Amino acid sequence: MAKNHPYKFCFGPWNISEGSDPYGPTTRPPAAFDWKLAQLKKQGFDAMMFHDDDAVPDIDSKSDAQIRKEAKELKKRLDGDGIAAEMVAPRLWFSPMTIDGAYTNNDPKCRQYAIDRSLRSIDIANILGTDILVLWLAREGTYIREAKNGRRSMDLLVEAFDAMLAHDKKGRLASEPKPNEPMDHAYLPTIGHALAIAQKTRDLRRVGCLIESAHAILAGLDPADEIDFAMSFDKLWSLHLNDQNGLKYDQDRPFGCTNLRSAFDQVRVLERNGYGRNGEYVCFDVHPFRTTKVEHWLDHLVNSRRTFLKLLEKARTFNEKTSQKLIADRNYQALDQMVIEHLLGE
Ligand code: XUL
Ligand code: MN
Repeated sequence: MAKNHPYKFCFGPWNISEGSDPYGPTTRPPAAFDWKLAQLKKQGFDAMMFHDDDAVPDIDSKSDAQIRKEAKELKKRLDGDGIAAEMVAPRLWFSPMTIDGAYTNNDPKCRQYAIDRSLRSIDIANILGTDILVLWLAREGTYIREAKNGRRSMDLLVEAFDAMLAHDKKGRLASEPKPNEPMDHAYLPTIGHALAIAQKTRDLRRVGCLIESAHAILAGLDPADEIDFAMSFDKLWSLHLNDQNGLKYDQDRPFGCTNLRSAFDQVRVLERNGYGRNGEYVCFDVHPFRTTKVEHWLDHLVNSRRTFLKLLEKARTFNEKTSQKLIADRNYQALDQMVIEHLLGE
């Protein structure tokens, strides 16, 4: 086994959220971006992930020149604070132009808006020094199946991916699949779908994925198996660890908060596959509970990182020899108990 490698950690400005939900307003006042940036380093994180409009607010009202100028100013601040930009993601789910989807919208003008905005996001990513564009295809799907032609939607997705790959000859696209919410059914619900569509693009080597634990659980899949699957193709370029209690709305709970054993399994496969050895970050896409007080506002992030590091220790001290003996003997009952007792600290 190669020498242990250190992990680098990351979160996004949206992870210090204000507590609104579909049933009620915010419960915490907005925090300034500068404050969020300052907390990041202080709490042991190395990088920040950005939606395009986290990096350049009100992006749709700005010229290309203005966008570049603001992105360069942000890059200077990040450099000054020793913070990397992990990725940029076009926010294609807020604008009136994306009400019926972005790349798969039935209106060609809306599709063009989505592609233009994605190309601008790539320009921002280049300025911020990251080659990863994350695509969470929030509104690519349907509320009623008859509203779109699924086969045509695949072609439209490939067309959009190709436009992005042509715009920048070095950039990489990482799809972040999620099976539902906001859509009833999304077109790319799993890592299998994300990697399959990569095959149809003009440069499949530059199309990979990002796994979010909660999204895998919502698809009825095991996040650790999704990680193994993506990493067997060398396609796991980013990661959103969090937790999810069953098939409900996307909960973005602190990592390990609901299913500690599943969290252990995720850390164990990341470690076994050497995630991070090529510079990948462990990002936590977690949110504070609506009830969280302002003075505890960072705890979900700090705790997720802390849990990850404790589980890493558990993964590194798991007795692989004994487990292999039990596997050879097909004694999975004993293996099951061994995992439980290891997690209980015995
Ligand atoms: C949505 C989600 C997004 C993406 C970034 O469920 O996870 O926050 O991670 O656009
Ligand atoms: Mn996410």
